[in-house]
Amino acid sequence: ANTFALVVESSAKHPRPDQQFTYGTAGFRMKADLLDSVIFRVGLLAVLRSKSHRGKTVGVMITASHNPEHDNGVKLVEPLGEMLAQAWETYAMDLANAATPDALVAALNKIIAAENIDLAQHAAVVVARDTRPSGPALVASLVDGVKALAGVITDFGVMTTPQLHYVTRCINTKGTPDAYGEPTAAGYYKKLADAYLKIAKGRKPLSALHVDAANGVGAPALRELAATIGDQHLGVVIANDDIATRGKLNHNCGADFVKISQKAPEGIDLKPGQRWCSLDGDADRIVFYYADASGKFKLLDGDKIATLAAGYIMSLIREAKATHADGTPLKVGLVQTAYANGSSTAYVRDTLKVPVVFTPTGVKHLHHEAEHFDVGVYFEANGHGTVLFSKAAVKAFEATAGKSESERAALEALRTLSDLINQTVGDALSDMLMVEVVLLGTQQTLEAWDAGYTDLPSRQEKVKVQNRALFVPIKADTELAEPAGLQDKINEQVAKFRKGRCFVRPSGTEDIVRVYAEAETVQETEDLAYTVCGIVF
Ligand code: 16G
Ligand code: ZN
Repeated sequence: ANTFALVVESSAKHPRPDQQFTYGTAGFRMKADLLDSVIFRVGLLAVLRSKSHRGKTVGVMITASHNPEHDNGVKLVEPLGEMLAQAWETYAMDLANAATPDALVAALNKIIAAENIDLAQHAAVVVARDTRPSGPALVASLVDGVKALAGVITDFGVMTTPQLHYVTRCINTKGTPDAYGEPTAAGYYKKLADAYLKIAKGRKPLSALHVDAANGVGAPALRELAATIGDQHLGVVIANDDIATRGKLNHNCGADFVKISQKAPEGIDLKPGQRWCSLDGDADRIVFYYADASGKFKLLDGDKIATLAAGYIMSLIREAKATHADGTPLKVGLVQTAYANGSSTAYVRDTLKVPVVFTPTGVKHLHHEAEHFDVGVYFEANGHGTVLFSKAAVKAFEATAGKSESERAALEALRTLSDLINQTVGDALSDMLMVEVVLLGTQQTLEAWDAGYTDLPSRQEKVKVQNRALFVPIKADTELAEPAGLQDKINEQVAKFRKGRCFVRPSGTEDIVRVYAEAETVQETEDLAYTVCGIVF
């Protein structure tokens, strides 16, 4: 019998549009009505990935994050919650772009041979989706794909992206020494709530935190989380929580809108003294903001969250006198991208005295680099990030005895933080609690947190070009190798501005080229950005 008879039969129900598909920094992402065949084929790939991991469960998240509601996308998650391994991105594209049934079968056979896959091996897949109206039909396409290769699939319904990463890791570590928690949404809320309460109980609560949930999945998720914690310990007021009305998701609200436009979500009354934050459409990003005494909007972005976290954890480690067993210090480091504000980098290096490493844009690059530290803090300026604790660090927190009350308290705080902070991926809800814990400990206002350093003015622009593939970034996206000569022209302009910095890179998620500029004043920043846009165009 033909092993792939069912694949061929089912794939006829998911016809492929005449289009080239790319698995980019955020997986496959595009207009939702183009995704049916892609997601069916991702179902096939997920089964093969699970088989190649000897039956471990693989995750699939259906979301287009902060992008418009009519978009959707899909991302695969490895068994421990990491992003898909690089080689498999190529396989994903081979499957998605196979133009005929024969080509599809050939692509499957190629993967099976290259990865030495035993087709008899059991396969398990879990899926979740954000609140987009296109989600349920796409889940159905995925189910068809998984079943066409006899895999078993569990549908977790609507979840945040980090929750799907969490349950994937929980399922695969259950009953092992690395067990991560109960593989359910309730287990997730309980894990975060327990860790948060360990620190927050007995502390004076801060004023209410207003949360713009981007009219997305973060709204119901945060409501559940807050209920699990209890409002005597965490007062949240959720705004933009309408997930029922079409067209509202991410529209003039959410973390991406706030970061890019550097203003509060539309329709929100931001009063001095209030504390605000915004999530994005799948709740894996968060930024904070407030209005100063004069009513001016002030943003606390991913860089500010990273410096807050790094500073706090450094002080705890110092306080706890936690070291490796042989007495060598724990290595703390911060990972940033070219988008990090220059002031934040200087602050981390010069004031916090923490080493900074740069990677190209995209969470997987940062995550990978952060794994090289005992405590690796990584954040993109856009608010996506987390803190990774190495096994050695966790061991040090557990093995250090603590000679005084304050040493023991710091050790307990470090252990709790490693539970509170999502170790699989950046997580808006977990990051929100982390920030709250730091602010609780020091009873800091957002204004006081912001006072650590002053951001240089920055500006981001998009330029529509003929072919963005002609722009080849190097040196962690800070320069262009091609088109030939362009970088020299950019450098020539940058040199004219005080504290000038500017880079150009092709977007991995949109058909445009991005221009980022920084300089001493707002006017200079705008001049630099527009001049460089003109050169690129
Ligand atoms: C994706 C990436 C994000 C990156 C952004 C850049 C993940 C999960 N997300 O959203 O890290 O900042 O793309 O978009 O990797 P761009 O290439 O369009 O500038
Ligand atoms: Zn997102």
